[in-house]
Amino acid sequence: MSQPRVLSGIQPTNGSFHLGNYLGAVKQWVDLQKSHDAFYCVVDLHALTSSPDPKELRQNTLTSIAQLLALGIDPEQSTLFLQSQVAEHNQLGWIMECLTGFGEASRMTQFKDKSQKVGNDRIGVGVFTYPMLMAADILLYQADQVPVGEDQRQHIELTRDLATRFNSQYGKTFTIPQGYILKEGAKIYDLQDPTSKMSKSAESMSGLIEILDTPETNSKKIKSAITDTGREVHFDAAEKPGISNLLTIFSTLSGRSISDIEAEFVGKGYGDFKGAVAEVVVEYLRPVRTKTLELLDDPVHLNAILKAGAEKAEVVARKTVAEVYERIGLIARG
Ligand code: ATP
Ligand code: LTN
Repeated sequence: MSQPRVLSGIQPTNGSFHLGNYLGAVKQWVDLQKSHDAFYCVVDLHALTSSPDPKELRQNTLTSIAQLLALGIDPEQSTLFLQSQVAEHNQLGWIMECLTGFGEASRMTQFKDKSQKVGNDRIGVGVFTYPMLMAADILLYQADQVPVGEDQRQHIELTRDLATRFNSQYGKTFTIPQGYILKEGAKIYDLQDPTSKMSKSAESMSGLIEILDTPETNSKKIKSAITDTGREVHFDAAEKPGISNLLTIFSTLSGRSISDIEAEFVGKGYGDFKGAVAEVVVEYLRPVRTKTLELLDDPVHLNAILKAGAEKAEVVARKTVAEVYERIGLIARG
């Protein structure tokens, strides 16, 4: 029997991914590629919603691909590609827009948050239609599962609704995808404000662990993480959000259970614990940083990987679009 299919995407909006991106999403991508037919893309079209500088976008896109490879995505096992190199994403994106209600799209919390921040006159229409392009990304490949962080749950729900609606209106065409959202790591919090998610758009960078930052910077940031009152290293998300966040990071990177780590630090203070977390993070990321910089030195190799990925992705995407066009009554070119 063929393997179930998995698809996910990540935006190239920053020079470096952060620990939340890795633990919430990319780590699952790496695990799933072994048992699934995996499609992973850098969603450069989605990144256009924040109007990036062209030179930076190009550089950040290559850096994203290099990081995915350094973090363990194997182009022999996974189809790794750029969204903009497979034109079918836009084609199915339009169909998804025509299928979505205005009110339904207006209820997406990501859109609501962003439009509230900048105001209706300045928010781009691309931010509004963003989830429909994301639905197209997923449905084009008939994905069974979509590994993402908790913040994407609502977008996955919309994708499922659109697929179900299309299937009932035009006949079964799309696989209904499921979100693959782990409990542990699905939400990593800011080190300085452990009630907000770690995010590259945070006001201050001091609570953000970037994969490509130097070991010294990351070690310093972890050692200065906000901790809670008390002295006990104990997981309690409500009462001890800072320590609990560090425990999640320690546990997911080391593969050790939270209770095992708690036991090790009985009778020791927060200082010892933070020192140990810093070491685990820094040692985990050190080879990733080196490998990423090495890969970035060879753009010809990166481009060859992207070309092969786009060619493989296109075969699947074309088939889906042809079927969708036929079902909705568009006439194929003779
Ligand atoms: P940011 O909040 O940093 O702007 P984003 O959600 O816009 O991040 P993307 O590059 O679009 O960043 O996200 C890539 C993946 O990382 C998504 O699956 C998202 O759910 C996940 N992710 C982002 N932030 C976190 C976090 N703090 N904890 C867990 N997962 C996260
Ligand atoms: N919206 C997602 C990025 C994204 C994605 C996708 C994730 C775009 N297309 C398809 C999974 C599947 C985000 O902001 N993290």
